[in-house]
Amino acid sequence: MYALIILTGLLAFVSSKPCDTEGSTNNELLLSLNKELLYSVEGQQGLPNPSVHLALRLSDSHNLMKELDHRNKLKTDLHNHLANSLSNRQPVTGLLGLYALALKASCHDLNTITFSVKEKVETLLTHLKRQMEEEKEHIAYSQRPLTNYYQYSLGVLALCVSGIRVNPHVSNKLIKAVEHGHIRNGNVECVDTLAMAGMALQCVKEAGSHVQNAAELNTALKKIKQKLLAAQRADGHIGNEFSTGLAVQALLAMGSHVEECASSMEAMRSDARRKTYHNPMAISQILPALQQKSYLQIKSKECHNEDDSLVLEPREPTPVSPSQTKVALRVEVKAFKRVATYSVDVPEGSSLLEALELLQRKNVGFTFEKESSLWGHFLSVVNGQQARQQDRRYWHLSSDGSALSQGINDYKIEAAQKITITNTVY
Ligand code: B12
Repeated sequence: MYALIILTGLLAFVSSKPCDTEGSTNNELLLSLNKELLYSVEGQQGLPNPSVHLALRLSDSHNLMKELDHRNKLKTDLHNHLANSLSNRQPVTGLLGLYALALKASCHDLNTITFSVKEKVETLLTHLKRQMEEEKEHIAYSQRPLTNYYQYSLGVLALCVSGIRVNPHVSNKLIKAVEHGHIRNGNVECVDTLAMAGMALQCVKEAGSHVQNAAELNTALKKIKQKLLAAQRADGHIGNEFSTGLAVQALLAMGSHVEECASSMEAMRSDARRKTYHNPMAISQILPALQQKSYLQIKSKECHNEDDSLVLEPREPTPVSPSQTKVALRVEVKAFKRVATYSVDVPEGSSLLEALELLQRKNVGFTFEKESSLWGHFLSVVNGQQARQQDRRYWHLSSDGSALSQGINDYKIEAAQKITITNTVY
């Protein structure tokens, strides 16, 4: 009898954690990702990252002192940056949304967060609502948001999890974009954006505020789920390595069982073991998914009796000396039917950024500029030509004809190749 009870208990435990097949090895992996995020906060250059804060707060393990420090940095450094952007009337929908989500995940009272713009003091959520209205107006006359649908979705999600009723006209624009297949980057469907839209619309559905168009809302959610499942590759990734985390979060939020995501979870764990995720932004998007959580859970997050066991061992910086082996790199710049080609030998394992800096120093006519973002350096100007967001253009990166899935910071030159940088419309 006792044996039967123990066996039933064990079976229930195993079946309630279907993805946790390797038990402690998985926990170690999650802990190491969690620690990487905390190290990134310690050694942070530039603005504190609200997406990293969000992931730290959603995690099962915490270092509450370091998280509090980081929250304070968000409330000063990121806050000031946002205040400046708002004063200059720059659209900052996504960043405002992430800031609100990060503070909500710390159980911070959002009504106490205010910005003073042109001597008028208004709360963060009032500003976010206004940004969403401006985005909506922009969609109405130009069929696209001021920023993009990823940020539009972040805005809806942030308002919704903060308990604000999202204007049905605002959520409707997102529903229509899904219905008409407008959630894309150029001519390909954008998995990351579909995932963010899925979480945003699921939140709206659960809030019960979208009663008039409930059928349309359900159809959009169904369509997003179908598209995410259709984007799953044979190796388990949904889209690519970097969209799988958000896609799994969205599927879980939309009611998929953890078992249905098992192969995607395994794909991310394999990526993590081979250190694919070293960019803190990438870790911040996959860690909640690997812990079977989604951004929707911030809505009901409570901050008492939290674990406080995460300890960071001091880490000596490992000096990396450039490799003696050189690889031949060709760089092709394509802009409006003009093509310029350059050659440079770079130490094996250099980042593309280091390679471009080397090429620039050769004074052969190649120049570039970069802008910082949450993902690192974004290539913005090449040979004096800016691919501007206002014109919906950017410098697209590819290697031997295949689009890069990482930016200039993270992509490493391991073998001879041709990098093509193309001025592209999106
Ligand atoms: C929209 C988008 C774009 C748009 C951004 C412009 C716009 N206004 O819409 C465009 C089409 C220009 C773009 C370009 C690229 N993108 Co992109 N992009 C996104 C997406 C879907 C949302 C970004 C966003 O708005 N975030 C919200 C705001 C609040 O954060 P932010 O940091 O302030 O946002 C800015 C930066 O993220 C920047 N940006 C966008 N993409 C990238 C990529 C890199 C590497 C960097 C450094 C910056 C950057 O543009 C954003 C708007 O200004 C993300 C998805 C995701 N999971 O994050 C992918 C994503 C960030 N992009 C990605 C990639 C690979 C690229 C490209 C390198 C593709 C290529 N082969 O050329 C290029 C960048 C090349 C360059 N010049 O440096 C990857 C990055 C993965 C990684 N490990 O680095 C992501 C995660 C998509 C994916 N799953 O593969 N992207």
